[in-house]
Amino acid sequence: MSESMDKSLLSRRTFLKGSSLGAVAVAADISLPFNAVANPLPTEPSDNEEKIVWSACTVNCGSRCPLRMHVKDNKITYVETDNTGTETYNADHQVRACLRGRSMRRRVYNPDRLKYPMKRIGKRGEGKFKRISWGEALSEIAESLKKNIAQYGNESIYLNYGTGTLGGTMTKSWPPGATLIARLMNCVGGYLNHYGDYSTAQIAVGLDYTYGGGWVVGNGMADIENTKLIVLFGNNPAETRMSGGGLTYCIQQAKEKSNAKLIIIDPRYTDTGVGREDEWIPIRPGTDAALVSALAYVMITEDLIDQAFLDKYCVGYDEKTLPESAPKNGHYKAYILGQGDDGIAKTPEWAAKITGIPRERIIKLAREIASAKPAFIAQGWGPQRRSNGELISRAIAMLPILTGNVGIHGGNTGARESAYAIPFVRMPTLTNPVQASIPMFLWTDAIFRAHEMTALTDGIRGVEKLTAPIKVIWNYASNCLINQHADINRTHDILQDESQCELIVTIDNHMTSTAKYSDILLPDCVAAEQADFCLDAYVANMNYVIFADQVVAPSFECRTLYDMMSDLAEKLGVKDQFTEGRTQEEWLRHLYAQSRERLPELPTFEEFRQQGIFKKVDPNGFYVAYKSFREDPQANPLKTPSGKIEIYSERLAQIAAAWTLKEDEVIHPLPVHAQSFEHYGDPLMQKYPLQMTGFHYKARTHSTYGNVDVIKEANPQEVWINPIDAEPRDIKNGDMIKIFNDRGEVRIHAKVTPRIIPGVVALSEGAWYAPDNNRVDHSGCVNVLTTQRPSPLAKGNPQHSNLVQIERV
Ligand SMILES: Nc1nc2c(c(=O)[nH]1)N[C@H]1C(S)=C(S)[C@@H](COP(=O)(O)OP(=O)(O)OC[C@H]3O[C@@H](n4cnc5c(=O)[nH]c(N)nc54)[C@H](O)[C@@H]3O)O[C@H]1N2
Ligand SMILES: Nc1nc2c(c(=O)[nH]1)N[C@H]1C(S)=C(S)[C@@H](COP(=O)(O)OP(=O)(O)OC[C@H]3O[C@@H](n4cnc5c(=O)[nH]c(N)nc54)[C@H](O)[C@@H]3O)O[C@H]1N2
Ligand code: SF4
Ligand SMILES: [Mo]
Repeated sequence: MSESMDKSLLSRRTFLKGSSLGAVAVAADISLPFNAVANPLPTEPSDNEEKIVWSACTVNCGSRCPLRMHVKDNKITYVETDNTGTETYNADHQVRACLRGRSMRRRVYNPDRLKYPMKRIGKRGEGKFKRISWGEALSEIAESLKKNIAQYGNESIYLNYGTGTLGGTMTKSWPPGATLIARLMNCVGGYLNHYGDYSTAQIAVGLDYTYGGGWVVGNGMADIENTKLIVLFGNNPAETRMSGGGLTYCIQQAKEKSNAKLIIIDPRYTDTGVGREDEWIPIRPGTDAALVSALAYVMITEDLIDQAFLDKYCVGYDEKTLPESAPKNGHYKAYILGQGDDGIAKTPEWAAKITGIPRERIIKLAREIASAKPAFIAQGWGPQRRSNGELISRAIAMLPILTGNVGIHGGNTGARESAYAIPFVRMPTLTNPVQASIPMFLWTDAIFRAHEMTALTDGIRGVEKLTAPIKVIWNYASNCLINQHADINRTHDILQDESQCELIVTIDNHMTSTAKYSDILLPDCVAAEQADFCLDAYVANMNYVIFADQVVAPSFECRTLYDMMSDLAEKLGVKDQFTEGRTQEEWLRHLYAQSRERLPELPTFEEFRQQGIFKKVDPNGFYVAYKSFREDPQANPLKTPSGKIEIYSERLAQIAAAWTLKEDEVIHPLPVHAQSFEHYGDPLMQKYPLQMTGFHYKARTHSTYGNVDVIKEANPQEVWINPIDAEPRDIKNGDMIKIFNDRGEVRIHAKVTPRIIPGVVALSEGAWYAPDNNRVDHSGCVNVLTTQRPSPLAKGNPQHSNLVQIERV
C-alpha cells in the first residue's frame, strides 16, 4: 500500500486516542517551526497571563469544530480542541477538531493575510493592488452600487457563492440570502439570487422528482446500529466529514453494535475503507445507474424485489401503477427487462461492460442487497457531480425502493445520511424584492449573455427571463471566482472585459486567486478575531453549537463583516435599518435570547461563553426518513404530485418534452442509465482517453487551509493513476506529469496506485491555482481542466466529469 495511506492511518489512530488530545495539538502545531506576524494594532490591553478562549473552525467541510485557543499577549500560542463530554457516540461525545483546525494559527498568522483595503491597479488576475483607506474603499463601492442600480436595476447586483465561513451566524457566508450582505442589499432594493450549489446541484433537483418536497433526506447515520448491510456509493465520510462531530467514528461504533457488513462502491479506494470495509467495488465514474439497472435485473428475474412495497408506495414500477399519460411499456420494469423503448435488457453482462464490474460480482451484490433486511444504502455527492448526475442520483435511490428499505429503522432512502439540527435562531436578513434567480453554476454566463437567458433555456427561476446582466459581484468568503469554479481559462477571459462586470468586491482573509481577480479587496477578521456562534455540523445523533469567542484583537486593518457593512449602510443612507441600533455583540445576545425561548435548556449567555460548547442528543431517537409515510401513506403523503414515490415522473416527462436540449443531454421520466458529455464511451475519448474524476481532500477544505505549509507537506497534491495506465506512459510514482485537454493544462506529480480503477485518474479539488505565463498551472488546480457546460436538468456543475490525457513531462 502507498505511503500516504499509511500516513492517513497513522493520523486517524492518533486522532481517535482520547487521552492524548494535548499531545496531538503539539504534534500538529506547536513543535513545528513557526513565524508569527507581529500584530501592530492590539485594541485590548495586553495580558501576559495565558488564557484559554473558545473559538471555532467555521469552514465548509461539513463539520464544525471547537478550538480552545491558548492566548498570551494578544497572540494565539497553542490550539486545542473540545475537552468536554464522553466517548459515547450517541451521547455528548467530544467534538475533536481535525489537523486542519488544529493548525488554525497558521491561517491566522499566514503571510498571505490581507492586511488593508486595496484597489486593483493591474489587470484582473495580475495581483497588482494599491493600499487605500476604508473610507475610500467603501465610498467607491457605494458609488458603483448606486450607479448600477440606477442604470440596470437591482438584478445587476450578484452575491457569489462562497462557503469560507459557512458555520458562522453573523459571519455566515452562504446561502446568499442568509448573509449580512443580503441584509444590506435588501435595504437598497435587493440582488440577483441563485439556487443550487456546487455540492449537490444534480441530486437536489433529481431526487426531488422521486420523493418530492425539495431537499431529500436520509436516515441518520447512527441508525446503522439497526442495519445488516451498509452500501455506500461515492460516500467518503472519513475524508469529507472528518471531525469528531462527524460520521467515521459513528460508523465504527454503530457497526460494532450491528455487526453490519460495509460495501464501498467508488472509483477510488477511499479512506472510509482502509480496512474498515468488507469489500471495495471499484466502478467506472458516471456508470452507477448502469450498475443499479443490472442489480434491478437480477432482483426482478430472481423474484427478490419487495412487490408489496412497490404496489403500495410507488408510481411507475410496473403496469399496475403507471400513470395514464405514460407511453405503453413506459414503466421501470419494462425498461429493465428490455421491453421498453431501447429494447435492451439491463443484464449483468450489459452492465459489466459499462461499469467495469464483473458480471458475477453484480449478481452476488444484487442477492446480498436484496437479502439483507434491512439495508442502509446511501450515496455521497461524488456520483451526482456529473453531466448525467440527476439520473444517477435517482437511480441509486431505486435500490432501497426496490427492496422496501424506505421509511424503516436500519434502512434509508438512498440519499446521503441526514443530521440532527438544533433549533438555533439565525440573523434576520430581511426580504429580497428581486424575484429572479439563476442556477448558481451559470453566473459567468449571466455576465455576458443575460439577455438570452430564460426559464426554458437556462433554468432561470422567479421570472421568465433575465432583464439585466451582472454588473457588480459581491464575493464574500469565496474562492469561486476562479479556483473553485469550472474552466478557469474561460472565466479568466470573461472577467478580463471590465466593461461587462464593472465591480468585483472580495471580502476574505487571504490573497487567493479569486482575490487577485477583484477590483476592491476588503480584509476580514478571522473567526478568532471576533465573537460569533458556530453551528450546523453534519453529525450523527448529537449536534452542538459553539460559542466562538473573540480570542485576539483584529490583525492590521482587518474589520468584521458586520462593521464594514454597517459603515457601507451609512454611506447608502440605510444604517438604522441595517443595524437596528445593535452592535455585533448585541445582536448575538439578542439572537441567543430568542434561541433560549425555543430551547430553555440553553445556559445563560455568560455561562455559554465560559462553557464554549452546547451539545444535544436528538430527543426523538434515531432519525428515520419518511417514517410517517411508511406507516400511513394516505394520512402522510409525500410532496410529489401523486403523494407517492415517483419512479416514473410525469413532471419530468413534461420537462423532457418542453425544454431545449442538445443531443447528448437526457432528461427522462425514469431513472435510466444514459451517458452524457465527457463520459465513458464518449467519442472524445479517442483524443482524451482517461476519465478524470475529482474528490474532496483531507489536506484542505476546498481551497481553505491550502496555504498551510505543514498540512500541505503531509498531504501532497498529486494525481492518482493506476499502474496499468502509468506503465505504457512510462510514468513512475512521483514523476512530474502533465494533464491536459482542450481547456487547459496542469503539471503535477503522479501517485501511481492500485487504489484507483484503470482508465480513470483522480485529482482532488482545491489546490491553489498557480499559472505560468502560458496559462499552465503548476499546483494541480483541477478547475483548469473542468467544463463549464451545465448538466441538462439542474444546470449544475459536472465538475467530476472530465476527459483528459496524461503524459510524462
Ligand atoms: N472541480 C471541482 N471544483 C469544485 C468542487 C469539486 O468537487 N470539484 N467542489 C465544489 C464545492 S462542493 C464547493 S462547496 C465549492 C467551495 O468553494 P468555496 O466556497 O470558494 O470554498 P473555499 O475554497 O474553501 O473558499 C472559501 C474562501 O473563504 C475564505 N475564508 C475562510 N474563512 C473566512 C472568513 O472567516 N472570512 C472571510 N471573509 N473569508 C474566509 C478562504 O480564504 C477562501 O478564499 O467548491 C466547488 N468547486
Ligand atoms: N476534507 C474535506 N472535507 C470536505 C470538503 C473538503 O473540501 N475537504 N468539502 C465539503 C463539501 S462542501 C462537500 S459538498 C462535501 C463533498 O462530499 P462528496 O461530494 O461526497 O465528496 P467527493 O469527494 O466529491 O465524492 C465522494 C466520493 O465519490 C467518489 N466518486 C466520484 N465519482 C463517482 C461515481 O461516478 N460513482 C461513484 N460510486 N463514486 C464516485 C469519489 O471518488 C469520492 O470518494 O465534502 C465536504 N467535506
Ligand atoms: S476543517 Fe472541518 S473537521 Fe477540521 S477542524 Fe475544521 S471544522 Fe473540524
Ligand atoms: Mo460543497
